[in-house]
Amino acid sequence: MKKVAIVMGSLSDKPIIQKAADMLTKLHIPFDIRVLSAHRTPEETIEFAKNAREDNYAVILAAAGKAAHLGGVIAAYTTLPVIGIPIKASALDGMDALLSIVQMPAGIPVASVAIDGAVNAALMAAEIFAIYNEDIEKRLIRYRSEMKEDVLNADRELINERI
Ligand code: RP5
Repeated sequence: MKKVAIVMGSLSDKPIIQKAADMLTKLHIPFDIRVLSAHRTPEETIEFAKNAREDNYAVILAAAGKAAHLGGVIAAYTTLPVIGIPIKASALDGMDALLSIVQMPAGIPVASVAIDGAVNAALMAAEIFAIYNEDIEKRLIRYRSEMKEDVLNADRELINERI
Protein backbone atom coordinates (compact mmCIF):
# COMPACT_ATOMS: atom_id res chain seq x y z
CA MET A 1 0.00 0.00 0.00
CA LYS A 2 1.13 3.56 -0.72
CA LYS A 3 2.15 5.77 2.22
CA VAL A 4 1.80 9.36 3.35
CA ALA A 5 4.97 11.33 4.04
CA ILE A 6 4.69 13.78 6.91
CA VAL A 7 7.56 16.22 6.62
CA MET A 8 8.25 19.00 9.11
CA GLY A 9 10.71 21.86 8.91
CA SER A 10 11.89 21.52 12.50
CA LEU A 11 11.46 19.12 15.39
CA SER A 12 9.72 22.04 17.14
CA ASP A 13 6.77 21.38 14.77
CA LYS A 14 6.30 17.87 16.21
CA PRO A 15 3.45 18.60 18.69
CA ILE A 16 1.23 19.77 15.81
CA ILE A 17 2.41 17.08 13.40
CA GLN A 18 1.57 14.41 15.96
CA LYS A 19 -2.13 15.21 15.39
CA ALA A 20 -1.79 14.27 11.70
CA ALA A 21 0.08 11.10 12.64
CA ASP A 22 -2.63 10.14 15.15
CA MET A 23 -5.40 10.64 12.58
CA LEU A 24 -3.58 8.57 9.94
CA THR A 25 -3.07 5.83 12.53
CA LYS A 26 -6.80 5.92 13.37
CA LEU A 27 -7.61 5.51 9.67
CA HIS A 28 -5.03 2.69 9.19
CA ILE A 29 -3.03 4.65 6.63
CA PRO A 30 0.72 3.98 6.66
CA PHE A 31 3.04 6.98 6.97
CA ASP A 32 6.60 8.04 7.67
CA ILE A 33 7.68 11.19 9.51
CA ARG A 34 10.76 13.18 8.46
CA VAL A 35 12.44 16.39 9.58
CA LEU A 36 13.64 18.22 6.46
CA SER A 37 14.23 21.92 6.16
CA ALA A 38 14.07 23.91 2.93
CA HIS A 39 16.65 26.27 4.44
CA ARG A 40 18.80 24.20 6.80
CA THR A 41 18.94 20.91 4.85
CA PRO A 42 18.02 21.92 1.29
CA GLU A 43 19.96 19.10 -0.46
CA GLU A 44 18.29 16.40 1.67
CA THR A 45 14.87 18.00 1.10
CA ILE A 46 15.32 17.96 -2.68
CA GLU A 47 16.64 14.39 -2.61
CA PHE A 48 13.59 13.30 -0.60
CA ALA A 49 11.22 15.02 -3.06
CA LYS A 50 12.94 13.55 -6.13
CA ASN A 51 12.66 10.01 -4.71
CA ALA A 52 9.23 10.35 -3.08
CA ARG A 53 7.25 8.55 -5.79
CA GLU A 54 9.59 5.57 -6.02
CA ASP A 55 9.77 5.48 -2.21
CA ASN A 56 6.07 4.58 -2.37
CA TYR A 57 4.55 7.83 -1.16
CA ALA A 58 1.22 9.02 -2.61
CA VAL A 59 0.73 12.28 -0.71
CA ILE A 60 3.15 14.59 1.09
CA LEU A 61 2.17 16.71 4.10
CA ALA A 62 4.66 19.54 4.54
CA ALA A 63 4.52 21.38 7.86
CA ALA A 64 6.55 24.51 8.42
CA GLY A 65 6.42 27.81 10.25
CA LYS A 66 7.76 31.30 9.56
CA ALA A 67 8.93 31.62 5.90
CA ALA A 68 7.40 28.22 5.10
CA HIS A 69 9.09 27.23 1.84
CA LEU A 70 9.18 23.50 2.57
CA GLY A 71 6.02 22.54 0.67
CA GLY A 72 6.94 24.70 -2.31
CA VAL A 73 10.45 23.31 -2.61
CA ILE A 74 9.17 19.73 -2.36
CA ALA A 75 6.42 20.44 -4.92
CA ALA A 76 9.04 21.78 -7.32
CA TYR A 77 10.70 18.34 -7.40
CA THR A 78 7.70 15.98 -7.49
CA THR A 79 4.29 15.73 -9.14
CA LEU A 80 2.82 14.04 -6.04
CA PRO A 81 0.19 16.16 -4.28
CA VAL A 82 1.69 18.34 -1.54
CA ILE A 83 -0.50 19.63 1.31
CA GLY A 84 1.07 22.40 3.36
CA ILE A 85 0.44 22.78 7.08
CA PRO A 86 1.23 26.34 8.21
CA ILE A 87 2.65 26.23 11.73
CA LYS A 88 2.08 28.98 14.28
CA ALA A 89 5.73 29.50 15.20
CA SER A 90 6.48 33.20 15.28
CA ALA A 91 5.38 36.68 16.33
CA LEU A 92 3.12 36.65 13.25
CA ASP A 93 1.07 33.75 14.65
CA GLY A 94 1.30 31.56 11.55
CA MET A 95 0.05 34.15 9.04
CA ASP A 96 3.58 34.27 7.63
CA ALA A 97 3.59 30.51 7.07
CA LEU A 98 0.05 30.48 5.67
CA LEU A 99 0.83 33.14 3.07
CA SER A 100 4.16 31.51 2.19
CA ILE A 101 2.34 28.24 1.50
CA VAL A 102 -0.68 29.50 -0.43
CA GLN A 103 1.02 32.12 -2.60
CA MET A 104 2.63 29.63 -4.98
CA PRO A 105 3.29 30.71 -8.55
CA ALA A 106 1.13 29.07 -11.24
CA GLY A 107 2.48 25.71 -12.33
CA ILE A 108 3.68 24.33 -8.99
CA PRO A 109 0.64 23.90 -6.72
CA VAL A 110 0.73 23.42 -2.97
CA ALA A 111 -2.60 22.98 -1.18
CA SER A 112 -3.02 24.37 2.31
CA VAL A 113 -5.01 23.66 5.43
CA ALA A 114 -5.63 26.15 8.26
CA ILE A 115 -2.85 27.34 10.57
CA ASP A 116 -1.92 24.31 12.72
CA GLY A 117 -4.55 22.32 10.76
CA ALA A 118 -2.74 18.99 10.93
CA VAL A 119 -5.91 16.94 11.45
CA ASN A 120 -7.48 18.23 8.25
CA ALA A 121 -4.24 17.64 6.36
CA ALA A 122 -4.38 13.98 7.38
CA LEU A 123 -8.08 13.79 6.48
CA MET A 124 -7.41 15.35 3.08
CA ALA A 125 -4.71 12.77 2.44
CA ALA A 126 -7.16 10.06 3.53
CA GLU A 127 -9.78 11.38 1.11
CA ILE A 128 -7.25 11.14 -1.72
CA PHE A 129 -6.50 7.53 -0.73
CA ALA A 130 -10.24 6.84 -0.45
CA ILE A 131 -10.78 7.61 -4.14
CA TYR A 132 -9.51 4.08 -4.83
CA ASN A 133 -9.78 2.47 -1.39
CA GLU A 134 -13.24 1.57 -0.06
CA ASP A 135 -11.96 0.53 3.37
CA ILE A 136 -10.53 3.98 3.95
CA GLU A 137 -13.75 5.56 2.68
CA LYS A 138 -15.73 3.51 5.22
CA ARG A 139 -13.40 4.65 8.02
CA LEU A 140 -13.86 8.28 6.97
CA ILE A 141 -17.65 7.87 7.03
CA ARG A 142 -17.43 6.25 10.50
CA TYR A 143 -15.24 9.11 11.75
CA ARG A 144 -17.82 11.66 10.58
CA SER A 145 -20.68 9.83 12.27
CA GLU A 146 -18.65 9.68 15.52
CA MET A 147 -18.13 13.43 15.30
CA LYS A 148 -21.84 13.95 14.67
CA GLU A 149 -22.69 11.79 17.70
CA ASP A 150 -20.32 13.85 19.89
CA VAL A 151 -22.02 17.11 18.88
CA LEU A 152 -25.51 15.65 19.40
CA ASN A 153 -24.49 14.34 22.86
CA ALA A 154 -23.06 17.73 23.83
CA ASP A 155 -26.28 19.40 22.74
CA ARG A 156 -28.42 16.88 24.69
CA GLU A 157 -26.33 17.46 27.82
CA LEU A 158 -26.77 21.23 27.56
CA ILE A 159 -30.51 20.85 27.10
CA ASN A 160 -30.70 18.54 30.15
CA GLU A 161 -28.75 21.05 32.28
CA ARG A 162 -31.45 23.63 31.59
CA ILE A 163 -34.31 21.30 32.57
C1 RP5 B 1 10.49 26.66 10.44
O1 RP5 B 1 10.85 27.57 11.42
C2 RP5 B 1 10.13 25.40 11.16
O2 RP5 B 1 9.20 24.66 10.41
C3 RP5 B 1 9.55 25.88 12.46
O3 RP5 B 1 8.14 25.97 12.42
C4 RP5 B 1 10.12 27.28 12.61
C5 RP5 B 1 11.02 27.42 13.80
O4 RP5 B 1 12.03 26.43 13.74
P1 RP5 B 1 13.04 26.25 14.95
O5 RP5 B 1 13.84 27.53 15.01
O6 RP5 B 1 12.19 26.02 16.19
O7 RP5 B 1 13.87 25.05 14.61
O8 RP5 B 1 11.52 26.44 9.55
